[in-house]
Amino acid sequence: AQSRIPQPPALPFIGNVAQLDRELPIQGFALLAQQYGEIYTINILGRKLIFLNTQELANEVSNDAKFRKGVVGSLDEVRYLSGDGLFTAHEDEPNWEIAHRLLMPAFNTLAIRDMMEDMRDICTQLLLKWERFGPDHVIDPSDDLTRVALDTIALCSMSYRLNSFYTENQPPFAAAMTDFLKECHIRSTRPRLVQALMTGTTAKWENDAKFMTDVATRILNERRENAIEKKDLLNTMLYSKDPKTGQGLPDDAIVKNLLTFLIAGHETSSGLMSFMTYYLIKHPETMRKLQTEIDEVLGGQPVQYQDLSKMPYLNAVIRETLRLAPTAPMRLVKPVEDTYLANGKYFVKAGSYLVINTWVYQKDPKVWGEDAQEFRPERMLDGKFDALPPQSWQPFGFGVRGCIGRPFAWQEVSLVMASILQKFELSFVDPTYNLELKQALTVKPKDLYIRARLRDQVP
Ligand code: MNH
Repeated sequence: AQSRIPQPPALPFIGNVAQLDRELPIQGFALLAQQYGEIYTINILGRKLIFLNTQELANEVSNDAKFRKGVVGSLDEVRYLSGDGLFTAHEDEPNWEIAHRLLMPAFNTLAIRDMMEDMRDICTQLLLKWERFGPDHVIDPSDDLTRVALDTIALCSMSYRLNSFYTENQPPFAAAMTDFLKECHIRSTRPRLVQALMTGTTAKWENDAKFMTDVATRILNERRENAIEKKDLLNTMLYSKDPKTGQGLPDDAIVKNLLTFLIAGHETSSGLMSFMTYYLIKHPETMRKLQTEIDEVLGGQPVQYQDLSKMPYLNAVIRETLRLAPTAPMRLVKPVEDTYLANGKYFVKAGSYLVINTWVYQKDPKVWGEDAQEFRPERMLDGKFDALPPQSWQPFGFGVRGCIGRPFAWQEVSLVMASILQKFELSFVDPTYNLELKQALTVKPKDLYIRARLRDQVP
């Protein structure tokens, strides 16, 4: 039988926005899911959003033939910088297809393997920093892991050194990126009228975008004048042709995609490493188990590419972290045609906005059981992981618009986390710390501070 999609009571003009936690929308959305169940609709600033909160519904709309990615809200704001680059392209923009076909080979596991040494270069800077500051130094892991992620993607994509470890504050490019993305998030929650009055804020946001575009354009032009022999992503984009049309990417599309990799490829990875740090310190038994695996495989040597396939527990820990704390907490799709969800139960119009709430639905008790909210990497070991109901775990999105950087992120995070845990014993500065969240375009732990002591150092 057909049901109405429940809607919490709305206020005139502003819809449900008053009910939402503006600092931490995922929290508000999770509470509404507890109250209303598998599906509800809310109205935010005149836009009607339908939230899907279970594995069954997420699986149903993970179907490229019937549902297409929607670029709405903060993602639409990011478009000001990255335009029709891969991440923010609308479904029908021709440069998406060309860039997709041209870049897929550059992001596959084999190609990423060649980036191992660049990744190690940046990882070593973090290890040296923590070692030299010593066991009493208070570390903000999100801060240093963001340095790692941003410097790594800049080096691997365009052989550009941001050198974030050599400055006290963020270097100008990193600061522009952080400020820009934060403002994109806030802009998407501001009423239009308020936005129109904030000319200073808007000017800064525009200047940050222009600054980053200028840097990427300069790097592109310099590369054209001085070719280098290296398989970075910039060279791939400069010299490969789309196998289908024989076309190359126009310069402005190359710039937009360079910026895309920096946007999509740093906060998500650094957030994942920060959450993983939290969960491991919080669960000493898991930490011991993982360090034992790492010690056995590495035998005191630096991580090599071939070691990564020999650490199943490391994979399980990364998977479980991404289940409980998917750093890209939701995604949005639109039905191509009018359709019904849940065997005819809910009617949704073509083009309506369906939010797949990854943060909520990856904790669906129907899939994970009563301990769905708990951190238990054992359930993510290969055999069990492969036997899960379809799309139970989807931190990298789905289908043609799924994450192109997944093998890159996996290799980077495995290398960095295994290297850290091989070398250091980590602890909370505040032993009673419990996870709190902060949200911008992605989600990260809030007020998490740790110490890192060399493992062979006597306490
Ligand atoms: Mn990534 C798309 C999550 C790392 C580049 N990424 C997506 C999507 C999710 C996602 C979810 C789909 C978004 C949507 O449907 O609207 N990405 C992640 C996570 C990590 C990550 C959780 C790390 C952990 N991503 C990376 C890295 C890069 C990258 C690293 C680049 C080097 N991601 C992309 C690009 C897209 C994307 C590009 C857009 C792909 C497309 O639409 O064609």
